[in-house]
Amino acid sequence: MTSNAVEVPSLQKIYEEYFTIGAAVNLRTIETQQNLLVKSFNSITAENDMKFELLQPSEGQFAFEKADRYAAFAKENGMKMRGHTLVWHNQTPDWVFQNSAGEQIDRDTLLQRMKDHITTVLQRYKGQIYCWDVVNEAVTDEGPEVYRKTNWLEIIGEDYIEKAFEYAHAADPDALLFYNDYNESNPEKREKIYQLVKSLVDKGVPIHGVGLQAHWNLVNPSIDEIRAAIERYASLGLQLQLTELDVSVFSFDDKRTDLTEPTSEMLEKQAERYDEFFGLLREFSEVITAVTFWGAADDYTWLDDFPVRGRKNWPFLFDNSHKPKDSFWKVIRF
Ligand code: HAH
Repeated sequence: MTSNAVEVPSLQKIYEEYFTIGAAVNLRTIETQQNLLVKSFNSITAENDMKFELLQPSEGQFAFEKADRYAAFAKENGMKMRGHTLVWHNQTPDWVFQNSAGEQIDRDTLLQRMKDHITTVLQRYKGQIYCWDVVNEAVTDEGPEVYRKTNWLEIIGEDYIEKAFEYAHAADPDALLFYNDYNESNPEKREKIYQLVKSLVDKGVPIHGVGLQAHWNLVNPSIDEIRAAIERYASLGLQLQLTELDVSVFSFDDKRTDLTEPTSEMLEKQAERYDEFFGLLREFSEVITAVTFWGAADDYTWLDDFPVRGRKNWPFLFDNSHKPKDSFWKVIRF
């Protein structure tokens, strides 16, 4: 260490007594961010490589090579691993819903395909992946309808969700099974998610947790909305995890593309937000079992392209060179 260097504490060690600290990774970042990941995080999630289209691109042809590398990385480094995700409307290939003539298949055929996929995947990673996002984003963002219109819903009906949990539980009875969604702190959507999960709990469906994706920004959601969401979901008696945390420096309708680095106002506001978030998360550490960021450091984030193409974002605690930002110091000094 050079004389003026300050030792950077390990985020996951500081939070050891509170909850697990995770990061989403890809095959590039497990190399380029390796030191940071191993030091500061004690869990990983594959950002993309365990989604349906990547694990089973065509019927019965499973492609486990990439997924296996994350499992090996986690094991070598003594990290936990979350699985993301089994049943989702996105990144699921068309063949799943069609026969060889391209026509829509019937309920029983789709249930069988769902079961085969879930069973094969969960059995392979049994004992390695402790927790799965079984169903992702099944609830509508707006309007009175609870269930998002998807092929799963259209072909199977509303019980596709409970079937997914039942198949997952049968395949790996030790895995913790989560329902995961975004805009989870929006009061209107929160109530729909709550009702959906409550109906599962009331029916005795094997579900153990609610995943709050937590794609937040400098303004939204408000800390009061987040608190209300945590309290509401916690009242179901399930555990909670933040599964995809990032704090965009742009509001949702901010489309500016001129910045090559975050402004000092943005970084200051971001540090205030992280400070408030982690204060709240520590307050609820009895029900919150993990906080996973959807990346690790600002050199790579899915938000570099979404929702504005080609625009860079800086949503994490560590900067482009993996150095701690003010946000980091706020999160660890309490
Ligand atoms: C998440 N969706 C997904 O769960 C994750 O798998 C993906 O890598 C990134 C974000 C959030 C989302 C969306 O799918 C559509 C609109 C807004 C947000």
